[in-house]
Amino acid sequence: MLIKRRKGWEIAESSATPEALFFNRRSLLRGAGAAILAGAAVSCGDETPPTAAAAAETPDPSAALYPATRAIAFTLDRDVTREEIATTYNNYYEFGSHKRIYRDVESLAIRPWDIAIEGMVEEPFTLGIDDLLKKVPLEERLYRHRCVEAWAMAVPWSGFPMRALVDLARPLSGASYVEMTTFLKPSQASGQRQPWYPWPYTEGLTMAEAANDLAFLATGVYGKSLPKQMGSPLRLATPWKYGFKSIKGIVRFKFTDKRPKTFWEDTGPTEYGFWANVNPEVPHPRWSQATEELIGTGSRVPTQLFNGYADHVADLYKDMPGEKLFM
Ligand SMILES: Nc1nc2c(c(=O)[nH]1)N[C@H]1C(S)=C(S)[C@@H](COP(=O)(O)O)O[C@H]1N2
Ligand SMILES: [Mo]
Repeated sequence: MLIKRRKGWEIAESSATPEALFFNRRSLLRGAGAAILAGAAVSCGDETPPTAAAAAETPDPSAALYPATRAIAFTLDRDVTREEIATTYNNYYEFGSHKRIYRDVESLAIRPWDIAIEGMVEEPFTLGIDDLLKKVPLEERLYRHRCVEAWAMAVPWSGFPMRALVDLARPLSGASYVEMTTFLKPSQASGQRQPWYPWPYTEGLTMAEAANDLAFLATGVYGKSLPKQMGSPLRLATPWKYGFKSIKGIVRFKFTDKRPKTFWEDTGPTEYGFWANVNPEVPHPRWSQATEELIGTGSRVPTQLFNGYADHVADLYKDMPGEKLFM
């Protein structure tokens, strides 16, 4: 259901301050010790930066895989966001806290790209993204995409069910969570030189969430491989949760029996939690979540519980007293 509202009716722009403006201010308190640590990361853990020209010249070995066949089970009640909007309005703190990320991502090299499978699995292993792509069935799905900042899009992802990755990983029966980690390459990602964030970005799901039909690992969008600003070559899409759960640029899946502490929980524990399920009735401490702006349309619509996916996921959260499921 699409309900058009006049622009002036929306919550004040200033009350929906994005994460960064707030935490950059706080960062002044954290001080120089962290800056020294970040310097150390640059000199030991990082790779040589490619020139922008070299990164641009590398042919994309996965280009021929797209477009993938659309899965009709995942279609939408709203128009797909225009490609030029979805690819030029992004959150990717590794490259800064603004939205024009697409201007700053060329320095990231996305081949070779290894993905490690670790922790409580029968046998840990690493495989390259192009080898992974040979082992999984690609499909296209139209998903709602809702940022905690109260904006939303509708995105045609290409990729594969996260369950397929879990099957490849062969986790032990004691594993109850999967932790995902983004690359750490401060020489290629200017935001990672900002020492007040707990790099690298991490996220986590329960095994039940990871095995849910909706949990999707995206490798493409708009019938092509992912552009760098949207998390190439591998990012998560969990459309019933706020967008910050949808981690980009994944290099590691670690299976564990302990709930991982995520990047945003670490950065702002009073504002961002582990579960982060969408709920119009639970406001963020600094703004309402009752409505969302459809980016690129000028309209605002009511937010839906679980972002409209309650039928698929509500059962996952039954009988969890005391858990902050909606922050
Ligand atoms: N590694 C990493 N993943 C990330 C982020 C980030 O800053 N770094 N931002 C998250 C947030 S807040 C959102 S809303 C979505 C944005 O995805 P999009 O730019 O493709 O719309 O990516 C998420 N994944
Ligand atoms: Mo977000």
